[in-house]
Amino acid sequence: MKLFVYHTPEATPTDRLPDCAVVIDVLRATTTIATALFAGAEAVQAFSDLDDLFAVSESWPAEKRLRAGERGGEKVDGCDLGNSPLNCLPQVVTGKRLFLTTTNGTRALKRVEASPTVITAAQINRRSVVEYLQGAQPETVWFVGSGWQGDYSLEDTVCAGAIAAELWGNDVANVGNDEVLGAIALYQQWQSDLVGLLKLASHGQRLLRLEKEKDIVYCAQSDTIDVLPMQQSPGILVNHLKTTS
Ligand code: 3SL
Repeated sequence: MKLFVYHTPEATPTDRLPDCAVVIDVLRATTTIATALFAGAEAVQAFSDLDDLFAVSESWPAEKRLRAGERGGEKVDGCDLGNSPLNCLPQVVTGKRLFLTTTNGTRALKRVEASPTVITAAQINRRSVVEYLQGAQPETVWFVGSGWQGDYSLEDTVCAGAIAAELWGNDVANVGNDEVLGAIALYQQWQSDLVGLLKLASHGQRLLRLEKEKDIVYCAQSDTIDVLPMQQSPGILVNHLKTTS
């Protein structure tokens, strides 16, 4: 298994695809996806375009859908939810499909959606991702950070490093590009203070200005839920651990 880290969708190659793409948006899209599926959502359907989300979700029974939309960190008018994982409680999401659009995370998913396997990772479901990759042993794995509008985001790279550190340390993976070593070094420096790192990061600062400190603290937790969001068909993610149990 060879690991590659790409900090942003823009930095991700366009002339080939990996055997497995791991999309990461710790603040907050992939944390929200993991939380919603763990809490019992039927699926999360991701859209980069808001109009597409409204058009497609319209044909879904109203009592079985939730529209979640975020732009610039804030909830989009007309949606049921924004992009806070804290709102994805079992009593809210169980049995429902979450139609989700966010500024960067859903765009990153779109970028690699043609890969044979697409999963999403966040700090909270890091262990499930490590265990899946160790078992499945895909030949090439790309960790794709969502960043912020084309710029690098520390929190996505540190999560890639947290996964890569364990796979590389267990001797089950090789390093495919220098970014992997950079991500591992970042994780090793900050692993005991991920809340501190997320608050220092530019998107963490943006969320603090929007008074979303509780979201940051939640997103910084490691290995708290056992869930593996996996693409079932383009843009539609389900909990792979549920489909295989
Ligand atoms: O950019 C994204 O995809 C979002 O996760 C950003 S936010 O955390 O909802 O502001």
